[in-house]
Amino acid sequence: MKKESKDKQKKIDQEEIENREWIDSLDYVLDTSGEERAAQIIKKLQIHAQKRGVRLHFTANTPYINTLPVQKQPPYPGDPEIEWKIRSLIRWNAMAMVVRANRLEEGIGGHISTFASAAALYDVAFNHFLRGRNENHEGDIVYFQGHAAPGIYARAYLEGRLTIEDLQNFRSDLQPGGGLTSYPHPWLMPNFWQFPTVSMGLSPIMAIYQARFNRYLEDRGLKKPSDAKVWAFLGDGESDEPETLGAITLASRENLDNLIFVVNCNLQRLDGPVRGNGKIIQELEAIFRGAGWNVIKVIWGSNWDPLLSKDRDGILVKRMTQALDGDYQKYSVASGEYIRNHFFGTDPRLQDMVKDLSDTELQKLRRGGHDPEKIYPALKAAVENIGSPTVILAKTIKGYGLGEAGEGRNITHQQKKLNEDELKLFKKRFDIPISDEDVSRAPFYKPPDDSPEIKYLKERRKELGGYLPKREVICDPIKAPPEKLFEEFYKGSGKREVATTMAIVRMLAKMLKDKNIGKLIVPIVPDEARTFGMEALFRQVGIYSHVGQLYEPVDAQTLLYYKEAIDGQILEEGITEAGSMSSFIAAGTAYATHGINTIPFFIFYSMFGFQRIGDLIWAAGDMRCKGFMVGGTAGRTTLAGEGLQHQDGHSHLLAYPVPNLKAYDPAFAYEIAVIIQDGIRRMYVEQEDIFYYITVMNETYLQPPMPEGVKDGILKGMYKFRDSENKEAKLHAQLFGSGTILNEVLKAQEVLGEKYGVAADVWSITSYKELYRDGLEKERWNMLHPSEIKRVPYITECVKDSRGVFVAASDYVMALPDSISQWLPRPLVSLGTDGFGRSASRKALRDFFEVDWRYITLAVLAALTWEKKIEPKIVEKAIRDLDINPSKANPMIS
Ligand SMILES: Cc1ncc(C[n+]2csc(CCOP(=O)(O)OP(=O)(O)O)c2C)c(N)n1
Ligand SMILES: [Mg+2]
Repeated sequence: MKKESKDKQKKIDQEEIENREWIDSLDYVLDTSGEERAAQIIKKLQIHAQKRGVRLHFTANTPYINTLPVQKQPPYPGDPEIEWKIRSLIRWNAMAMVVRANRLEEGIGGHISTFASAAALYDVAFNHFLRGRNENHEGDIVYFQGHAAPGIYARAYLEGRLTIEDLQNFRSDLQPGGGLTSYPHPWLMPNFWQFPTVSMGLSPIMAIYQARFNRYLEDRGLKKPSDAKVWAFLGDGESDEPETLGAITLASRENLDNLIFVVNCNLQRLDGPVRGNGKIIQELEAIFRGAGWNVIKVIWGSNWDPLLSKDRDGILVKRMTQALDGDYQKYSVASGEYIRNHFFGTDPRLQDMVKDLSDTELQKLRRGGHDPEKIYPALKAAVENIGSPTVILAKTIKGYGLGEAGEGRNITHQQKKLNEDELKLFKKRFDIPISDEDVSRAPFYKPPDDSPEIKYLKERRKELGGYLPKREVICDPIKAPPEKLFEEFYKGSGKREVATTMAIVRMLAKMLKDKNIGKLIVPIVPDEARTFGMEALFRQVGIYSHVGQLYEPVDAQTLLYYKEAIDGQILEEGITEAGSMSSFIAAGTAYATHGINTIPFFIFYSMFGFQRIGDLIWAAGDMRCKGFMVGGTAGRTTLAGEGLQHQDGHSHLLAYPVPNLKAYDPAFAYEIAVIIQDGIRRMYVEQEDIFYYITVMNETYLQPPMPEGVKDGILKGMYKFRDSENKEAKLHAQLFGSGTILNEVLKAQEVLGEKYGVAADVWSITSYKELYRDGLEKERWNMLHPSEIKRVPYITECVKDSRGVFVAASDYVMALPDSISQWLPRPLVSLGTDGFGRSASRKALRDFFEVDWRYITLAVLAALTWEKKIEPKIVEKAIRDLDINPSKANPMIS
């Protein structure tokens, strides 16, 4: 040996001795004085080293091993053998459900491999942790990973809650009697699923805000304090969604120890590895630890324990930490020999460690997420953790048990078919008592009710309070708020100029004081309360904070100071529309989740509603959520100055597709009062599963008193606001206006009457969506009942005796009025705000978008020429008189 390499070897040996000495010393302290003392010493060493100039590399990571050491593992409380049998049956039935559905209907879809990887995680949770809701306990709230739905159905089948026909109708919703929905959808299975989770990322953020809302209900005395947990089962690929990680600091900041995430780290997503060149578990650990969560890693199964106990020098842990997810995925499909050479072959000492293990034994070294002995301690530690939320990062194999058919393969996510041989292998691996002749049919299998498996499974659920998932509405209707609460708004604002935003905030303040519904109102704002003039509510009802107000607010001496309180009522969410919407959903579904009729009012910048968080709004619809979404600063030309990104002229169009959402664009305070009063009645007295979107605007004007007999029309979408005063006129028009633009329409009505001899009637259109849906419904009925008396759309009925041309103007895109034009007796000319907004004054904006009184006047005159009622030259003169530039750029495309 050369001198140089001799020296090098000497140095290595020396270092080995040093390492050993330090570790032995630490072991001595651990054995004699315990963990706390050991931690103290390590901390002291760290500080000392830092003082001496040692720069420790910062890492939020711990080594790539289980967080809970084997010594701390509590004994397994259940019967592992019988649980394995149950789990195997669930695995089989979940797989069979997908395979059979795709045999019946090629391409119907479904997922086998997601649940296959998560089966043990769910099973341990179902058998030992997840509590059902009953008279004695409110039960845990569980967000199931959407693609794992077959496994949840398969368990419910063994529990006797679903029949074989149900299973056969997986992904066949339209079968007589209904089917089992592809994914969790409360809309389609309202007695089973509680939370739609399949749009990835929504379930984690909803779970966080749900856990916080549970605390809110307790702190405000609306619900008894409870140790119930909120569980969210997620995919590791799902953590790429911004919503998954975007709100995790709220959970730690609010010390939500009632929240547990279980991330099924099967290292794969749809196309391939989640982090082939890295390690998703380590990445997530650092993120969650950095955010203050209690992180529990469940990486290795029990048969790694003997190897780890031999690993005095840490070379195995080092190798574990070094290997990449891409490598681990490969090991899940590779031979024992490959694992020996590739994983253990990097160091002779590692090779030596496994020399007594056969290749088959190496292949069978299990991952933590498939080992109940390792899962149980993690879930137990999560449930017992105090002061912070917990995330369990469990390493699994995607498609576990599918063998050649997909285990660990990149194609596994899409695997829906197993051939006869693959089914046989599956059956053998999980010891399913089906004959070889039968296996190719992939029959469902359920042991008799008096079998030990079924008895055990039912016994466990009984012990834990009942079955899950289950959606059950046990909630009495509320007493409707008194008429007098809204009367002030019916009278108009007298000489005071008031914006509809101010009106709704005042209404909210009054409702908050009502002795029946006051405490049920949940105002939610994403840092926009001052924008909407709501700051008086800070003082009136307080801003919710679990810890109250630990500081003296800077404005303490003022009347309307920033008051935070434990029983504060406002949810001031900060700048997060997604978080606020999640709170809205938690509050708007509390009638079902908790039997509490909370009435959320989520007030936000209308531009950052539908187009930003449309998917959460869709999920709210699916969940049968109730409440009022209030889009403030609405209207493309009414919000002056803010420009292109802020000015909303289309949220109402985006509200069209949500089936159970009512959308209103009111012009006057009394319209809002009628809509809200009726909304509360429908949602909370009649208990209809609908919710509301109301836009309000910040332009001030005199709020007129409510005309007689218009309430019904306001709710249905339109009513005649003002007839023309010009009774002698030969020319006629019908003008539709909504929101603030109704004022422009009223001005046009005057001008048309006075200057152009046109008698124009003005209609307030409160909801194009309502009119549209009514029209569609009538038309459909007529199509299906050709011999019966035709049903007439409400809008047609309204205008049947009216005369003249139709012109509509709103602060929204023209598609809204155009959507109802088919039910008018004559053509409609629509004016709207298609195009990108501009920073400008209201007046300039309305000129730019061509929706002010001048353009409304022009549109009427133009329509009259098209009807051959007046000469084009009159219109030409009007264009000059109204100071309109005909060569002006088209706002829609400029
Ligand atoms: C928002 C959203 N985007 C895309 C999809 C389509 N999709 C369904 S499952 C899946 C991969 C899931 O991977 P992971 O979260 O790791 O779950 P696993 O099945 O591996 O447990 C994708 C992309 C979806 N359901 N939701
Ligand atoms: Mg995955």
